[in-house]
Amino acid sequence: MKNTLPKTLFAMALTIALLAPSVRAANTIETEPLKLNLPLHTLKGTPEDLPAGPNIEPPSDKAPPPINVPKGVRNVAAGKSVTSSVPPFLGDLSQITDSKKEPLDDDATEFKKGVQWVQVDLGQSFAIHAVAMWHDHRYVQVMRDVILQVSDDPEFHSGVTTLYNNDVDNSAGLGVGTDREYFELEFGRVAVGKGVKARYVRGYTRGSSQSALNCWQEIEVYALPVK
Ligand SMILES: [Ca+2]
Ligand SMILES: [Ca+2]
Repeated sequence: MKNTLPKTLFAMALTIALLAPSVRAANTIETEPLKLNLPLHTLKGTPEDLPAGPNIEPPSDKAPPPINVPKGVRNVAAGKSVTSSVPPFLGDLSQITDSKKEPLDDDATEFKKGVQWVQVDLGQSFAIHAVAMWHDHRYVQVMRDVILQVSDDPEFHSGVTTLYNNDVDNSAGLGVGTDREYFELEFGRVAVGKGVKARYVRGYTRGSSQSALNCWQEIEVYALPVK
């Protein structure tokens, strides 16, 4: 008789354990690794005087591990309209969402120095799960003050969510970032969105380790329709 209670508890625990997977499956969105269409490898050789420091990821020939995103996300930025803090002096804003990002001069849009931004209008709010950005991987260089924000406000005055910020000394004036600097390579950089709902995506930079000028090649926004 003294074993009855533990046996009953064991039976209950077993029942819960057997039921749990089906309960979990009903509440979980199916995910898969984000698959990017990567451009060719950066053609120019690696310079000898690479910047270094605790806040800079060393360059790697291997792609970083992909993030997981819900099945069915697609690049909703492709072909969408782009605005910017200043007009480009080389290239066209439409090239930032034209799906081309090879390490070629023809695939780069350049802006004057200072803190500058480009902004994609997705046309409507989406549940954003990842934003991939390529600034300028014609050269192995570190972009400064890489800040990526999303909002439903085209002026970015309210409802702003920051998805990436590596401005650790707040030189861009948008707040201290905790992300790391990285070398521009064919892998670009992926910011995690976690389903944040927004219509506008804005990316800031302030020159690079190689140039005071700003440059963009592509922004891809992997998202689902808002339910
Ligand atoms: Ca492009
Ligand atoms: Ca900075």
